[in-house]
Amino acid sequence: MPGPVDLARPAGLPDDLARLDRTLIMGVLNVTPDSFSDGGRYLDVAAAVAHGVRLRDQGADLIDVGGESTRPGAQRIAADLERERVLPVITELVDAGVRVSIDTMRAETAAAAVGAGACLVNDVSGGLADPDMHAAVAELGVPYVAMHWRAHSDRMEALAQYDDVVRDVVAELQARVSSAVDAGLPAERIVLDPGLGFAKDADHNWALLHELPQLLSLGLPVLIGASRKRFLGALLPGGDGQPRPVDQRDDATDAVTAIAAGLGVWGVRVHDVAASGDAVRVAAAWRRGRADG
Ligand code: PMM
Repeated sequence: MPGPVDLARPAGLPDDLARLDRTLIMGVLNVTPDSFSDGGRYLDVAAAVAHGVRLRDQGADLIDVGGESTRPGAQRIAADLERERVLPVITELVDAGVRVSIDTMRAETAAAAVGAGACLVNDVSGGLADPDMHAAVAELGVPYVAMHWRAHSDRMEALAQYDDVVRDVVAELQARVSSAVDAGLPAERIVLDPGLGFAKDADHNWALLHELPQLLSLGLPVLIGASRKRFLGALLPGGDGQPRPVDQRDDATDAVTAIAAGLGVWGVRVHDVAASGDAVRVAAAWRRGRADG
C-alpha cells in the first residue's frame, strides 16, 4: 500500500501545503447568515477572522472561506454581496499568515479572492454554475476543487435520482474535468469531490463513501466534505428517534475523516479541525506502518 507521501495532490499548491505528508485539513469558515452549521456566527469580519485564526491554531492547513450558503433550499445571493462578505475576511486572514481557499461558484469572486491571496478555488458546482469559471481558474494558476453538483440548492433535492450513483457521479465528474481541460485548466491542478449531500440522499452518500477507492483510482486528488451533514445525523438518532442535531455530529465526522484519510484522500473539509487532525494523523501512521514520517 502506498504511504501518505504518495497521496495524490494537485499542482499549484504553495510549497508548505504541497509538502504535507498526510491528508490536508480544510477548516470551514462560512461568512453567511444561514449555513446549516455555522451560519450567522461569522458575518462580522472580526469574528470571522478570529475564528479562521483559531481553526488554523487548532490544526487547519487551509481555511475555506465561503459567502454563499449551499444548504438545501438556500436561495442565491448577489455577486457583490458575496464578495463584500468574503474579501475583507480573506485579506485579513492572509495578512495573519493563514492559508485560505475560496468556496464560490462565481468566476469573478474566485478571481477577486485569489487577488486577495487565496491559494485554491473550491467550486461546489464544478464549473456548472458559471461558464467562465474554468477559464478564469486556468488563468489564475491555482488548484481547483471540482465538486459533483447538479443544480442550485433550491432545486437539488428533486435531482437525487441515479441509475447507479457511483457510476453516474464518476461520469459527471469526468465530464467536469474534460470541460476544465478544454478551457485550459490542466487536469493536474484538479481535485475531485463527490459532493456529499448535494442532490444525494443518505444512501447515495454512503454508496459514494463505500466506493471511495473507485473515485481515488481515477488518479486525481480527492476531497471529502462530510462534516456534520444530515446523513450522519440520520444514521445516529437520539433517544427520541430524531436525527442527531448538527452540534453532536463531530464524532461521526471524525470517523469519516479516519476512513477517508486511511484510504488516501488528499483532503477533508471539516468544522471540528482538532479532532479531525488527530484522525488524519492516526490514518497517516496506519498507512505508513510506523509513527514517524
Ligand atoms: N459542502 C458544503 C460547502 N462547500 N465544498 C466542497 N468541496 N465539498 C463539500 O462537501 C462542501 C463544500 C456545505 O457544507 P457547509 O454548509 O458546512 O459549508
